[in-house]
Amino acid sequence: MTNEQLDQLSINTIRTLSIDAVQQANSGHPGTPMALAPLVYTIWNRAMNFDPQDPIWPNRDRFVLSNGHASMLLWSVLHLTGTQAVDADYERLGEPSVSLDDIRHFRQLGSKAPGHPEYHWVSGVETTSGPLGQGVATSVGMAIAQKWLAHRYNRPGFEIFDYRLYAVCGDGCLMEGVASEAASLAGHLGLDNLCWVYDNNHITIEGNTRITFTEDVAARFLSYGWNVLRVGDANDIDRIEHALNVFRETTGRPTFMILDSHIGYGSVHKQDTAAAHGEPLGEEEVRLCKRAYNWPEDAKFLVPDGVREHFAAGVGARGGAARRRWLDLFANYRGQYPELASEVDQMQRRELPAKWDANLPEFPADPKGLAGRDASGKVLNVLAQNIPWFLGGSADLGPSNKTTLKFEGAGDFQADSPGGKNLHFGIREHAMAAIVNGLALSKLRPFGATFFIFSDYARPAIRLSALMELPTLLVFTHDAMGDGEDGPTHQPVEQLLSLRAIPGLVTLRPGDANEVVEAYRYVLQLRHQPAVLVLSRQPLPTLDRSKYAPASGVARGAYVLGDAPGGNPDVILIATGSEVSLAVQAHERLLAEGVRSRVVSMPSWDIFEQQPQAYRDSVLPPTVKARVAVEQASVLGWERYVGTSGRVIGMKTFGASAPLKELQRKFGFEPDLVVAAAREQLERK
Ligand SMILES: Cc1ncc(C[n+]2csc(CCOP(=O)(O)OP(=O)(O)O)c2C)c(N)n1
Ligand SMILES: [Mg+2]
Repeated sequence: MTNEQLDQLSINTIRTLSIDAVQQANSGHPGTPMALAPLVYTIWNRAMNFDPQDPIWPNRDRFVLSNGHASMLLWSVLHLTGTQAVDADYERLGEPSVSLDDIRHFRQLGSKAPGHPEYHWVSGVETTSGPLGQGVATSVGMAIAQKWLAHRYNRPGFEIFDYRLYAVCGDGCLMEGVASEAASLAGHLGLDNLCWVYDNNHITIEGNTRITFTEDVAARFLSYGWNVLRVGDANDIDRIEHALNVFRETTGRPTFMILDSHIGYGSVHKQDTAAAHGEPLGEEEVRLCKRAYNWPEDAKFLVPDGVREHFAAGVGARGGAARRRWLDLFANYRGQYPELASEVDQMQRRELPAKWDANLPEFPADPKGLAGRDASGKVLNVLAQNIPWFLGGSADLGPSNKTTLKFEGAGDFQADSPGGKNLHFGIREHAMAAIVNGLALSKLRPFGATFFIFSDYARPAIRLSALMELPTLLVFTHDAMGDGEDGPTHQPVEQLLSLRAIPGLVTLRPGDANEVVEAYRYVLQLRHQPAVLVLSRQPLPTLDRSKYAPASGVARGAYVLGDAPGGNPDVILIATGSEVSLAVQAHERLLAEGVRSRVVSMPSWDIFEQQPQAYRDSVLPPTVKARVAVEQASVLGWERYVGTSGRVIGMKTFGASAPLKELQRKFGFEPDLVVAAAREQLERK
């Protein structure tokens, strides 16, 4: 067979595997894999430096399928390239990432060919995608990471990091706001290592895009500062390859390739219609398609002889050689730059450098105290000096979030200063969170920041960081009603509960400056879990730790801060964040009045839930039913800690615009009321 014939055979294998898998599952999206098989084939077999033998090699090119519903493209190509599986400890398992059997069980429980690409479940998937727009936005984070890594680690003659990012997206991705936010930033930063390919098929679920999406996409990307290329025929792999070459030669701008395609290409009755998008073609139509592809009509899940070999000769040989060259290069690099090399090693395994927590501040007792955000600012500045690859920034609220890294050499990340550690996301919270995911996928330790209320704008990407088990960090300040006069638009109520509901996400609301330090200490040691810090705007008293328990209790999620003499409390006060000092005040008053009170600081439900039952019972003894929880947030959910007869002092409405003191009075966050609630609880007994 000629090479041209092998190209075509490989492309049609991707198509028919996709068709057969969807038909077998009786669910899925056949049309886009049929259309984009030539594109994905060309990117993988002709352009990407990716070694199927080691899908986590640090300098590999990355492929992101942002239109994740077309996942069969990825499962086909991972299978046909023989990409190997890797486990969570980054060990190679000596088995394929996606077997033909997985493809036969597409979308079935346990299959490595699930409905959408899932990072951490299938090796070779660079990011989870499916929520449209997330993949491309995440790819911007990966591109920023490459620039940063290159700046820090490359040395003359040692291009340790020179990889590129290829992301494929559809109409849906480009209609989503998050993609616009990310594209705008990518253009501003001139990320010339990034190529998005737009599947311009004019079709979404409800029909032709003439009903929804008639803007000039090319003009839009030109105005963002991207290099815009056009390939008018999605089946012309030479044109596609040429455009990819243009991308690789383009400097100073990201590349946007508009690819005109036909959804359901080859289907007599469904090509160019929404019917090809999200349902099986049907047995009869499958036959017609196979006939159109010159494929044996009765064959199912057929991988013809020569196809695997053709991928091995393409991406396999090129990627393998690139990785071997890199390994040699890195061995020499290690000789000349041992410290930098060991940083790269540690980073790859998500380890922290020695002394990463040296010089973390310890705050003396102070009744006036410090705002959570101020304590956080000090900690961030220490951590970012101790951990070279710890970096981040805010969505235009740095001065307010106190997240600016101010030490000498911290610098700003910009096109002409890609080593800067201060990222400026602009007012783009959703893209920020997706970019933070992309940075973490690239093994950096990133943080993002904004006001807590705007966590809602970032939530879809935070959810994905939890699903992907990424150690991202979001610093949310202005945690409750502390910015009083800004009013209810800026006062979070339901956000804490909603973040606590995300599986695997660690939500921490520290109660004083030393709890902030301990919260960071805990979070930085997470390797596979994202975390959110919820910090106050206003000063909170720094507790006297010679009198109250040490702040290291934060690492257990909740701990007894102060207790009745000799223990055995009759009533328990539980609080988080800014309400801890309020609860402590009430606790002192109760003690003085002879009431056996205990006060518990509970910065994190999630961490507390992971503790052994015996510990949890020691903090909240089941026999003590008189309980009061205090939190300036939705009361919903606190019954799990105070019981159905306990009392929750929290929010049942939105806040209001007024000075904080007045709001505290209006909404009942005052020591008297906490004391009264405790007494009421004791009387109920
Ligand atoms: C955020 C989000 N909203 C809605 C969906 C549901 N959805 C999946 S695919 C799709 C249509 C996408 O159209 P397009 O990107 O043009 O894909 P094509 O049909 O061309 O492959 C929609 C609405 C989703 N996956 N993510
Ligand atoms: Mg479309």
